[in-house]
Amino acid sequence: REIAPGAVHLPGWLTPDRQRDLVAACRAWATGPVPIRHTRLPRGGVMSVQTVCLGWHWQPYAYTRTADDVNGRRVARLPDWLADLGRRAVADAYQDPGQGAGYEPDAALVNFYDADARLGMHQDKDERSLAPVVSLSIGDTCLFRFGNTRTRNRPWTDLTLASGDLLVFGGPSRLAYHAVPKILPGTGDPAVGPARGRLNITLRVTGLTD
Ligand code: MD5
Ligand code: FE
Repeated sequence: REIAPGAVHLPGWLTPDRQRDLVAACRAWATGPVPIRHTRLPRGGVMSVQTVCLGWHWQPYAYTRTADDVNGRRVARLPDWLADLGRRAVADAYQDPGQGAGYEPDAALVNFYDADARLGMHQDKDERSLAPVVSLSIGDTCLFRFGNTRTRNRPWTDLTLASGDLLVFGGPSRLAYHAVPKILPGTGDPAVGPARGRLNITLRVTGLTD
C-alpha cells in the first residue's frame, strides 16, 4: 500500500456504484462552462490527455480563475461532495481521521486518456500548498511511473492503476516526478467506467485565494 513515504495506493477503494456516479459527473463537467480539451503547451505542443478543471483552471504552468487559454470563462465550482470524498481518501490512506478532516481541496483536474494518450514525466508544482494530491482512477488500467524528487530519470517504480484505485501523494512524495506512460486499452469494465479510455480525477489544494 505504501509505495514511498507519503505515497499510498489503495486498490479498489471506489465502489462500482461510486465509480458510475463519478463517470456521470465527469460527463457533465466535460460539457460545462469550460469544455474538456487538449491543453496547449506554451511552446506550441498539445497534450494527448484531455482535461477539464473544477474550482480553479489549470494551464501550464499556473492556476487561474478564468480559462483565458480556452474561452475566458470561469470553471465550474468544486462540489462539496467531491471535497468530502477527498477527505475520506486522505483519512483512509494515512489511517488518520484528523489529516482527513483538515484536508480542503479547492481544485480538481479531470483527465481523460484515450488508448493512445500519455503523460510525460513531470512534477506537480503549480500549487502553492504542499497538501496531498488525491488521485482517483476509473476505466482502463494504466501503467503509472512513480519517480523520485530529484530527477526525471531513474530510479522509478512502475505500477498499474486500475478502475477504482486511490492514490494519495503527500509528505515527502508530494513533489516526486511521475508519468502515465501507457494505457492498456479494453481493460476497463464498460458497465462501471467509461465505454473506453481512462478517467483520472485529482484533487488539489492550490494555496491561492483569488
Ligand atoms: C493521472 N495525473 O493519472 C495523474 C494522476 C496530473 C497527473 O499526474 O498532473 O494531472 S497522479 C498525480 C500526482 C500528483 C502529485 C504527485 C504525484 C502524482 N506523485 O508523486 O507521483 O492522470
Ligand atoms: Fe501530475
